[in-house]
Amino acid sequence: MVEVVGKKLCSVLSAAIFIATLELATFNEETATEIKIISAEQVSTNNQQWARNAFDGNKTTFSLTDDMKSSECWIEFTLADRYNIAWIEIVNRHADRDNKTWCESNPETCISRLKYVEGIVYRDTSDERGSCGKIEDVKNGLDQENQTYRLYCNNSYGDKVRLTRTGKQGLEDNAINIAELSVFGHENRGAPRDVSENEVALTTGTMSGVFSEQGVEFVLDGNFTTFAHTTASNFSWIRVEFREVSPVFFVNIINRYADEWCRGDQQKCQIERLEGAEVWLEQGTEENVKCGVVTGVKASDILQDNIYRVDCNMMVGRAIQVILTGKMNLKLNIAEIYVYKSPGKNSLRII
Ligand SMILES: [Ca+2]
Ligand SMILES: [Ca+2]
Repeated sequence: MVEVVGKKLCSVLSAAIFIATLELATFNEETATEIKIISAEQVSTNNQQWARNAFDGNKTTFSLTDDMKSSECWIEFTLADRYNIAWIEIVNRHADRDNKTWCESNPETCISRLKYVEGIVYRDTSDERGSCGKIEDVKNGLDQENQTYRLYCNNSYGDKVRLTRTGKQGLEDNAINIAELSVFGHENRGAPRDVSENEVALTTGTMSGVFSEQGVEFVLDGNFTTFAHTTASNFSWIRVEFREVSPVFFVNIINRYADEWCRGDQQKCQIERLEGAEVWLEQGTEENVKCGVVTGVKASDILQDNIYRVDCNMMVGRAIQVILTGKMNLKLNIAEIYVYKSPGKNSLRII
């Protein structure tokens, strides 16, 4: 049986979208920390100047590729984990350890190999590519302080940083040689997770109010210890949008459960808040349909005991809303929302 939500909800939601979208921008460049690089490779290696020389902490060693003529030249770095990348810093080659004079004799070639280099951030499991922009021009001189360049990556998410240079673009050759690359960013908190084949991809979300910077991105990050937390209201809700309109088989809601703060003291986490939460499917019309209600919420540190499934019977929609209403001072705190379009082995819980 289908129930109908009135127009009031739609207008409340649309009014809240702008406010909540701003809450997504939670990464402050000033708090970015250096990220560990674990390996590097490059399109080819010239004269035993390996890719690893570009992250050995020594500004007199450098990486060097062959001249790639008119094809793509690249060097790529793998990070210890996936991060939101704030910026990368590149120190240009200048003072060669074994051949100090070459750069001094050929400064134009030496330093100009950084010209038109673009930074890319990505992860293997996604087609998304974040650009850090391009070094449009290199400065004169061989002073390495002066030859340090910073490219901003807009918190692009990934575990690969690639420097790429395409074609000669009027330059003497198409090689890349750099002394050092450093990467700065933030841990994987609130970054979108990868989804399995039987899931509906979620793009963004909104919520009725954000408590203590626990924004809606934390129900989308695949991290069970992070959560979104609404402010108190008699109408608290969290809404997640689909990448595209899709039938919904069921929704898994992972309750906030055992973060550092409340481990061993379930009362502090207010696990029971989820009891009675309604799951609604937004269909793009003025009327939304109710899939069901979360019941039987229990306190537990175990993930599997904190997942609540609500069936949507393959109704088609574009967003899911989880709503608490009917009382004063209601707060939602949810770790993750997973939406499934079909059964699959990766479903967290299929009843
Ligand atoms: Ca080096
Ligand atoms: Ca989370």
